[in-house]
Amino acid sequence: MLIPSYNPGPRLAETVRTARAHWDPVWVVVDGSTDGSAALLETLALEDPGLRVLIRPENGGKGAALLDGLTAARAAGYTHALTMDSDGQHPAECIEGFMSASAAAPGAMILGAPLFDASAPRIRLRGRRIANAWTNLETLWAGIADTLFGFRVYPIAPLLEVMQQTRWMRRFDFDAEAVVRLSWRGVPARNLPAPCRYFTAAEGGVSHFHYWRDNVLLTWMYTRLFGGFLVRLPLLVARRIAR
Ligand SMILES: Nc1nc2c(ncn2[C@@H]2O[C@H](COP(=O)(O)OP(=O)(O)O)[C@@H](O)[C@H]2O)c(=O)[nH]1
Ligand SMILES: [Mg+2]
Repeated sequence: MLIPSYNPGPRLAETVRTARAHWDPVWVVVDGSTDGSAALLETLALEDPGLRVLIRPENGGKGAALLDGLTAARAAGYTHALTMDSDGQHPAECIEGFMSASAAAPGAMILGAPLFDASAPRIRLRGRRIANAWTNLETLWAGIADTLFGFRVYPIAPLLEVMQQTRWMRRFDFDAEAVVRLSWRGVPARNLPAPCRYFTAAEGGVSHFHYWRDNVLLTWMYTRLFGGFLVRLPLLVARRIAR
C-alpha cells in the first residue's frame, strides 16, 4: 500500500505504524517534505523491512507522488495498490477489508465512502457535494459514492495508463480525475464505508488543501473533463441502458 506524504504533521509516525500493523508492505512517498519526516521514516524503515521510503527531492503534489509509487509498485510486480493519507485521517482498520474486496473484484476500483463525524468542517462537506455532483454527471451516474476520498484500492495498470495520458492529475485533482477517467474506461466502482476523521490543529491536524487554489484546480478539472464527457456520451448512455 502507498502513502503519499508532504509535511504531514505529528500524526505521521502513528499513521505509518498503524498501517504497518494492518499491512505488509507499506511504502511512503515523501514528496519534497521539509519537516524532517524523511529522516524519521528512514529511521523507522531501518528496523522494519515491511516499510519502504521513496523520496522525491522536490514537491510535486499528491498525484505526482502516487505516480512515482505506482510506477515503482508495478516494476516490483504488484497489480493493485491501496492509497492512504499520511495525516491519520484515514481508517487503517479498514485496510484488510478493502484489500479482500479488491482481491474478490480485481477489475474494480474499491472506493472509500467516507463516514464523517462532527469533526468534519461544514465548508469541506459542501465542497464535496458539489464535486460529487459533477463526478456523477460526467460519469452518467456510474456509481461513485465519493469522488474526493483518497482511501482506495486501484488496479495499477489502467490507472498508470490514464495518468500517462495527461499532465494534470498531479496534485489534489488526482483523486477525482482518477475515478472519472477509470470509470470512463469501464472500471467499475465498489464503494465501501470507511470512517474519515478531521483533527484540529491542537490534535495534530494539518491540511495542505487551500480553499481557493484547490477549488479553482478542481473547477478547472471538471471543465477539462467536460469535453471528454461529451465525446463519450453515446458510450456512457449505451452502458447505462445495458445496466
Ligand atoms: N505527496 C504529496 N502528498 C500530498 C501533498 N499534499 C497532500 N498530500 C497527501 O494527501 C493527503 C491529503 O492532503 P491534506 O493536506 O491532508 O488535505 P485534506 O485532508 O483534504 O485537508 C495528505 O495526508 C497527504 O498524504 C503533496 O504535495 N504531496
Ligand atoms: Mg488530511
